[in-house]
Amino acid sequence: MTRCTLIGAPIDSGQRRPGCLMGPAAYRVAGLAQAISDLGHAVEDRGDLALPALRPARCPNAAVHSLPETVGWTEALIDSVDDALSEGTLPIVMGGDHSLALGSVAGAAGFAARKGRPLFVLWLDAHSDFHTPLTTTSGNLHGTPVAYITGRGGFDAFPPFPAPVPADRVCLYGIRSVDPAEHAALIDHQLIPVDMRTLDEEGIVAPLRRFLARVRAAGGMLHVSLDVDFLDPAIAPAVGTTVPGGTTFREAHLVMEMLHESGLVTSLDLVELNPFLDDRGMTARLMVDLVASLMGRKVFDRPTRSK
Ligand code: HAR
Ligand code: MN
Ligand code: MN
Ligand code: MN
Repeated sequence: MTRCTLIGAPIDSGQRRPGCLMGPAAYRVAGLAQAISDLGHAVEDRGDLALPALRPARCPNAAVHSLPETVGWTEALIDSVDDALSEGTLPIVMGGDHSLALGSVAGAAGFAARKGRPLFVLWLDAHSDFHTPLTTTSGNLHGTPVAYITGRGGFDAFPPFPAPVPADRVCLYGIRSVDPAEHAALIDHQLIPVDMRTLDEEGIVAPLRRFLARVRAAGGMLHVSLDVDFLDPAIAPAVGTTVPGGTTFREAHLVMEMLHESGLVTSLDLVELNPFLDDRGMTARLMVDLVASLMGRKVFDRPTRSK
């Protein structure tokens, strides 16, 4: 039995298409809490976070927008994720666009540092989100959390990242959209994504199994950040940044089942759901079902399955 804390993060300041702030409501309508408690876990829904009072914040890159809001949400999330972990629960952040991971991962990193445990991050996404506020051309800060997490510069307006996660503890999985500045920086940091080419050649299982083995060997905590666009747009249309060629229904469930069996996941983000773009709730329901797989739902409980 796991104790889960649901944290609503109605954030859409990290990009320009309105609607992500309806995400937490959609997860509640789609029955997220019930799906988790049906599996025998305890769930507490803390409701939605409120945006704290904003302080002015500036960035030399004029393309960047909504910086004070995004910094404010980051501070709120650092606190609530750290609190949920400190209470011995598994925080599940219901977004909200991916800029929320600036705060959720910082909260997890602060907690891990106090416990003296290494934090690993599994980034399930079409995008590498490795821009800094100085390199983004869209100005959308949802494209920056992985740079913040790994301690890159350019985040002067944000709280200092508590304990930067070395690039070799970050696994970018399902990647199929990388901007030129991100590409150069990824090479520079030796952060080689598990891109779609790799998954096509090796299958969805092998690279994940290798990463999880490293987390286990290090006694690490594992933060999972699940972007809706990790999934193929045909099964998950409710996202503003669809990229063709995403993971299938079966691949995504398999990832979640492996994460469950690993027993390693200590915090989780659900990001980029834009219910305004959904088709009769199908994306919200799929995301809820994926969380259920991550929390232990399976068709047949075969005891001999290898981890
Ligand atoms: N790299 C592009 C940009 O910076 C697209 C980023 C899109 N990010 C997300 N989250 N949707 O993965 O604008
Ligand atoms: Mn606190
Ligand atoms: Mn993302
Ligand atoms: Mn994405």
